[in-house]
Amino acid sequence: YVPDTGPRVRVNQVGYLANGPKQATVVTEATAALPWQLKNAAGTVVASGSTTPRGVDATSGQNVQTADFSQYKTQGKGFTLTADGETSVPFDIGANAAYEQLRTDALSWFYVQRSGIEISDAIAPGYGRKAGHLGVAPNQGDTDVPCQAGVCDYRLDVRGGWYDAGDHGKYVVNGGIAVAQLMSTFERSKVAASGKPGQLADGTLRLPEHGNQVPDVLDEARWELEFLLRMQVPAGQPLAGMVHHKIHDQNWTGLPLDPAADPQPRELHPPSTAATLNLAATAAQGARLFAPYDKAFAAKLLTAAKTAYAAALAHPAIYALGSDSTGGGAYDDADVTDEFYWAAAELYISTGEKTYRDAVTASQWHTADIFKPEGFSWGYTAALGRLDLATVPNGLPDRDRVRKSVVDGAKGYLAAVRANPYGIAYAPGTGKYEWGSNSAVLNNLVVIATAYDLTGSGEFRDGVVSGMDYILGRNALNQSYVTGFGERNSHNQHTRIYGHQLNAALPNPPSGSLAGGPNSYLQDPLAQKLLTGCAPQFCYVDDINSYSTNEIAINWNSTLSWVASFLADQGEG
Ligand code: 9MR
Repeated sequence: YVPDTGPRVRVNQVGYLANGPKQATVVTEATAALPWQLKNAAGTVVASGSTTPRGVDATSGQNVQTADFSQYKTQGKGFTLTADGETSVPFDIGANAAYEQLRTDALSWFYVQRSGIEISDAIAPGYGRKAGHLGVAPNQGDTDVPCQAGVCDYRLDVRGGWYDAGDHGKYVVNGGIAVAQLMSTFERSKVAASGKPGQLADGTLRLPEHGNQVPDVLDEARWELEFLLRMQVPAGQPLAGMVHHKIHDQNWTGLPLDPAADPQPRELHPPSTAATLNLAATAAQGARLFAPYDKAFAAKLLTAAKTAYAAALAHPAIYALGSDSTGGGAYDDADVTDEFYWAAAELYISTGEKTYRDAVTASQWHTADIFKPEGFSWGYTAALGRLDLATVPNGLPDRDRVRKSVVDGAKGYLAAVRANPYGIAYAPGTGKYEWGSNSAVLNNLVVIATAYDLTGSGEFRDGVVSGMDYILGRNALNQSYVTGFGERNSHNQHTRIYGHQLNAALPNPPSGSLAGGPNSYLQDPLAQKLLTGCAPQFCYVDDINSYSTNEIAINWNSTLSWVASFLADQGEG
């Protein structure tokens, strides 16, 4: 299998900020510098220079050179870059409007992913569908869901929330990081110097809750928070206050499958300490963010957060099992000390109470070097707490050290961006890319961006701008991983809801859908068939069957939303 990678000059296919860094990567056999030319849409050469040889890149196995045209700052559409006899796909200079669009699309993506509500075709043209999983036949849930055999003898109404990914499962630990990143997209806009909260105000996204005076991104977050609250074990039951790890089908289903047509029995899986702490952390964050808009909801969130945290302390080691992966993903995690830290941090920021502050400062994660090359993720959440402790006002005695730790972490990721000829902010020690690697790249960009918010130092802002190039097409596959953005974009992502590749009557995923991205471990049959022996960047195929390289997921679009919002806020054309 030889993928079509198009022209050998690789660019950010969406475009470059007028006053930002601008680099292209040239795949070539030449080892000496080559001339490059930048042409405008009329084909006139507007800038030229010489490439810098970068040798053989380990992430792709390719000999590459970089062309730097940062000095050209005139806005326009349809530029191309030529080198070594090859011409790139067209791109814009002055991409701020595109990043505004990306922010809107990446965030509006969550509405279409909602469970338990009819998706309006007027709001999401082409994506309207019946409400999924409200107990209307052939659905069997989620309004009255039993536990798996032996787990509990009550039923819960756990309607709502978002479908996790390409499946119809709903998993608390992944809902947790995703909703946290949506809330942080909003919270950053309030606390960062370059933040523009007006851009996220009521009426800015494609969702139904317009006119309620609540910022749309918070409306979307609330849809998930309400679901997370429903997953909490009721008072009076064994393990009261704990949170069920997940709810999903009894057996895996095929695709495509409209949520409303899913006939599988739905089941609650056992409570876990990780899920409980995810509710504690996100409900605590929600409590402070919803306070200006809905005091009663904010109070409900805070009570749930405190109850959950106390339950987790009482049951600190109830782990989800890796073997529990029939009909849904396992999302197993046998170390929840990082989730304890995240939850304590959010509770402390929201309440200022000593008990949570003491838990923060006593945690091993408070001083640990948490910014590892592979980045944070749904199972490695200490960074979510650390970033908020650094950026959101609080009375922590060692706050300066906390802020410095984020800046130091960002320097490591910035070094990765600079060292890699494609500007990849992700350099795991194994040399292999993990499932959902695009989210790791973006989460590392969140850390770099946060360092910019903390210091105002332009090198961090430039690092985010450059690091985004990889996601939008400056890579070995010449692939923009975001549907609808860039000339050669991913559009056959693995999902049961859309599935155009399988049934032409169905749409592709909506604009703004991020693909999981290259996965060295080839964890699905198609990837195994096509990609064996791949260098990391080549371990990807834009095919609906490749769930381990090409799924969509809420925790991936959440970090895309955060970074797109940061970039849109930078202005500068
Ligand atoms: O994102 C998850 C990744 O970190 C795991 O390695 C992988 C295998 O357990 O599961 C991924 O999450 C999937 C989940 O299990 C089920 N819904 C789709 C998720 C995205 O692929």
